[in-house]
Amino acid sequence: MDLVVVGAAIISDGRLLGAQRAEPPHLAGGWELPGGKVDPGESDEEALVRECHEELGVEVRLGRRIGGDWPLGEHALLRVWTAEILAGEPAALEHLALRWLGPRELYDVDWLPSDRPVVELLAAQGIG
Ligand code: 9L3
Ligand code: MG
Repeated sequence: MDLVVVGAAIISDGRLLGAQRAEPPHLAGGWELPGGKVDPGESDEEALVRECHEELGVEVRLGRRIGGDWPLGEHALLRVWTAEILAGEPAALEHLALRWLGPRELYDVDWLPSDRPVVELLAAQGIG
């Protein structure tokens, strides 16, 4: 079974939250949708809510799934949901920086190759 990684397209006031990775070295500086690996015994959705709390300090409610299983290297896949913030203000607890990106700013950051197609689909569907 491939490793499942989950990511959150956190949207607020028509803007998408981008997060700049701090590690590992070959991904550091690249921008991603926050999230991480699903732990054993956890559902994808539980993992994503947990990751948003650990990485950003916010409580989120998940919305719709964006696309299907996105490729993530040879042995992993990425699953993405939209999310809204129920409580808290996002903080870069594990990232180098965070940025709210409006529709015209979506490509102002250097998205990881894995995340760029997800952002493109999201933009095509509308992030408002
Ligand atoms: N990854 C790629 N795009 C994302 C996320 C959340 C993760 N939106 C990749 C980076 C790592 C792996 O998945 O190689 C595991 O992510 P993490 O647990 O280190 O955040
Ligand atoms: Mg992570």
